[in-house]
Amino acid sequence: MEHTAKPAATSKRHPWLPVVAAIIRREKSVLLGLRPSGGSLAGKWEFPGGKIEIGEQPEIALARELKEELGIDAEIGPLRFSATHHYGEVGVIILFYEVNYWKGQPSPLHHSEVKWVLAEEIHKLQLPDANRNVLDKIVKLLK
Ligand code: DGT
Repeated sequence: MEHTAKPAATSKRHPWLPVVAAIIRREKSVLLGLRPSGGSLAGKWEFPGGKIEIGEQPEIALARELKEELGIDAEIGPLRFSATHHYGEVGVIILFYEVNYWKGQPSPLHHSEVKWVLAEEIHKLQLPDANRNVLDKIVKLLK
């Protein structure tokens, strides 16, 4: 018997965006950025990072994003957590890397504001839904 592809199933697949995000630690605090008004997820506090470009290694993508968004030269540490989430039709897979070493002062080149947030204060802020499942683990890591 001949096997044929199923175009109907393929056409139902949603696009997935690979995203990298940084857990930038300073003692028991982590650096969060406020997403600017006008864009998607405006007013939410996020872990700095962004989309991986085609053909880019995740760590290289994160170092590039941290330079663009915060103006720092970061040494990307270990991959700690990953999370998946759907925003409507689009899925995101986020890889969270730890960053313990960087050069420069983090500045809000992209965000409306950046700030150091204590582990116990994180839950008081509004973060993207995509972070919900890993937030407790991140808080534990900081304590
Ligand atoms: P967009 O979403 O089309 O407005 O594009 P950008 O450039 O504002 O988004 P970008 O490059 O930051 O991509 C990250 C995507 O992942 C974006 O759709 C928001 C989502 N996301 C969810 N949680 C987080 C997080 O903690 N950090 C970052 N960087 N992105 C997150």
